[in-house]
Order: sequence, then structure tokens, then C-alpha cells
Amino acid sequence: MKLSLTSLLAYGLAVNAHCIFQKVSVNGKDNGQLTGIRAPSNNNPVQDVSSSNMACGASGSKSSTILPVTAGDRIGAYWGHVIGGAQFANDADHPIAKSHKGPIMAYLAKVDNAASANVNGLKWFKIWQDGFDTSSRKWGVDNMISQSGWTYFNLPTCIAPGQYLLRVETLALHSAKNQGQAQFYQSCAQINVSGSGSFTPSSTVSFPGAYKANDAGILINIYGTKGQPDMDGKPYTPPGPAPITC
Ligand SMILES: [Cu+2]
Repeated sequence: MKLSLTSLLAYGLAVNAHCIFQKVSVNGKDNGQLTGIRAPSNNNPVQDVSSSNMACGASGSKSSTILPVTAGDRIGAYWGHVIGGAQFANDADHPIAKSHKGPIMAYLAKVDNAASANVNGLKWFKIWQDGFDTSSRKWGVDNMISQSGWTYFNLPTCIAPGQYLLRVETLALHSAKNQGQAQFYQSCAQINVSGSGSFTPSSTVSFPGAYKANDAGILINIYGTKGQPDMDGKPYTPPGPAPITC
């Protein structure tokens, strides 16, 4: 059944197509809903790059769990339209509306205690990103949708042992040709890394602070000459620093 806009409004459901990062898997093991993660309680995006919510999203759910991971592990970040996944049966906007083209990025910040660390003033470095593939013309968001809401990346093998916040971000660019209309969705996972890595970042960024509203990867028209959201095949560089290399 396809619900009309009128019936959606009649049911009192939010008519938006946003998303929330709300679960973490490690080497294929799903840790469960909101376990070891700080996630906003609703799916509204952050649109002001100077907001303190740029770090880990608007404050919402908290968890006392710190997820054990080993450097090199395959991490999964799960996105859903709302907390819990789909908003209703056959939700076409789960895990996110197909219109919401853009990159997905992952950052780490070293903390003393991942469950209690204040998100303000942390020093972040990027470990992974899935931007735009000029040959397939697919965005990171397209890959996340095709993997049923999961985004996968490896925790770099060089990451030094200790506790970190893992910030995973979807940046939706469908309206980004107007300043302030790019949509940022991020939550932070609480992880304790083991292994024999010794990486210390030579440079870090802060959230807010890492992005400017007019950065080339944020204030951008992604539509080609026929209105298709594919950059006309031109390359796209996500905002922020390049991911580290081990
Ligand atoms: Cu949205």
C-alpha cells in the first residue's frame, strides 16, 4: 500500500525523509539498538555547521556501554529513517529517502572515558569516507541504501589502543545548492580499541569548526544538465580532512 501525503498527515506522521545512525556491528555481530551509541532522539538534520550538535547530533539517547573493538575490525554503522528503523510498514524513506544523495564519513576522537566524555572540544580525525564514484555515479548514501541501511568500513590497523568516540556522518546534498540547506546526520559510538597500533594524528579538526557553510563539498549543486543527481559525472570531494592512512 502506498500512503498518500494526505493520509500520512491524517495519521500524524512526520513527513520527512531523514535518518539516524543508531546501531553498530563489529565483524558482523550486531550490538543492538542504541547500545554503545549516543544518538539524537529524532531524525531532524543539523543544518548549521557552527552548532555544537555537529559533533554527535542533538542530545538524545545515552548508553553506559563501551563497545570493545580491535584495530582492523570491520565496523558496521546502521542507519534508519527513525529510531527502530522503518517508520511504518513499507516505509519508502527507510533507511533514508533516495533523494538524499551525499557522502558518508567516519571520524575518531580519543577520549578518557567514551561513556562519559563531553563532546565539546574533542580532536577529531577522519578514518573513512564514501563520497561519489564518478564511474558508477553512486553516492555513499546509494551504497548505504543498497546495504539495507548498513555502512561498512575497517577500523584502521594503526589506531592506538584506548577509548574513542566514533562519529559517523551522512551528509545529504539534495538541497545543498542553497547555503544552509545541506543536511548533516551524525551520532557517536563509544568504543574501546585494543591492538598494537600507535597512530597519533598529525592534525585534527573540531566539531563544530571543521566545516564552513560555503565549503565546496557543502555548498554545491549536485544535479547535472538533465536534473539528475550525479554531478554530470564530475568528481566530488567530501568536506573535512582526507582520511588518515596507516
Ligand atoms: Cu532529510
